[in-house]
Amino acid sequence: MKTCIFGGTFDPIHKGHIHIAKNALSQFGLDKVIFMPSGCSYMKKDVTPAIHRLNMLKLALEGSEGFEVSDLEIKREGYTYTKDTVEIFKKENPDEELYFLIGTDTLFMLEKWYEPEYLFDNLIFLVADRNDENSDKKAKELSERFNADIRFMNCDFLDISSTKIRQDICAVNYEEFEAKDIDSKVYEYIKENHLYKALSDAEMITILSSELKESRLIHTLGVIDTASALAKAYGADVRKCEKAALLHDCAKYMPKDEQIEICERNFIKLNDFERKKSALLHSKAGACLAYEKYGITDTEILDAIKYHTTGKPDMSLIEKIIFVSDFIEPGRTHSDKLPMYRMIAMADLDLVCMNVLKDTIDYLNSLNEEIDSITLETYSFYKELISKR
Ligand code: DGI
Ligand code: FE
Ligand code: FE
Repeated sequence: MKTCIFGGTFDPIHKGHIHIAKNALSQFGLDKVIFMPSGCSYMKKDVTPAIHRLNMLKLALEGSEGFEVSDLEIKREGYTYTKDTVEIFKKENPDEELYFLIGTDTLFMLEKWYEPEYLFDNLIFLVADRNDENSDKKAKELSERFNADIRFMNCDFLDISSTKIRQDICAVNYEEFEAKDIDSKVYEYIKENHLYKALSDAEMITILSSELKESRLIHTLGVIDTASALAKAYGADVRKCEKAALLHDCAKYMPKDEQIEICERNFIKLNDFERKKSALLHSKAGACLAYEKYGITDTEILDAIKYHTTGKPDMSLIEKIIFVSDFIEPGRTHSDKLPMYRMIAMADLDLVCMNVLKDTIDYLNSLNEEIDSITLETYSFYKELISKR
């Protein structure tokens, strides 16, 4: 079997990618080309969430003979080296002749890749663009130095770029964009998932309104008001606090298995207790949903959502504001001490954190509920902080 790996961000997959993959398939008599979208580390800012890039690839390639999609790299956390990918692939498919498809620009960077000797020993490189004088020279040089097998493809160059597609989509309304360089199913997906264009507050609220119950929306509005007031009192970024407040419970009604799934694919570690308890799961799943669905990439906002239920030792200002606002917003009635907490909150954020944690722990104890270790650690942290003053 002759298999070719085609790595890239595919953000989004376009007709140029398909064109060169088709050419590789026919010119080199390959059995298949495997499109391998690159992974991204924790909620990376400059790349669309992996799940969307993967879904777009699946849509663009479904039904095409000889093309497959692999989630090998996006399933691994952090930056993935091609060497690791190749190693895993070789172990699973020891008898296959392995090719790797690149563009000319990549040819000039190959020797800078991690362990180039391993790559040249194990891969036949297919270069997608014309072999002009420079690239020809480079290929010869690599062949001499590494005994590399580099072959040029004979295919015309389509001037299509993912970067340009993203910019063009961003610049107009979705309806106005002429999707000639991407598959129509991919463009439908982009529209449906609101990719490459920031959601306005109004659009976020519209989505949220369809996903939360009315009582939860009213609670959310209360958290926004409280967080906004606290942000002003403590000099925090009001916009960020409001956005975190708006989305803090966005995953509240997601089915539990989906909450676990979204956390896992975003490499958020869950302990056994969190897997069982929706009350604890929704804050972590919420951070992931805010990233994947609402397009939030600001880690300060995402972390505030992630820790809003349990808190965590030594919270950032935004984290404290969201944690406290969730507990004291005007719609809450669960404790007689709330009026007092609301007063303290405007003067001493650490003190009110300690009180909120104590209250939560007492409440859970009264129900004989198990308490997550991070809740206890957070309480100890703020108790100690206050006692040391
Ligand atoms: O989502 P909300 O209802 O607005 O509020 P929240 O995200 O603070 O969730 C509150 C629930 O979470 C409340 O019922 C108490 C529960 N909780 C917080 N820390 C722990 C906990 N439940 C358990 N079992 N263990 C904890 O450590
Ligand atoms: Fe919550
Ligand atoms: Fe809440």
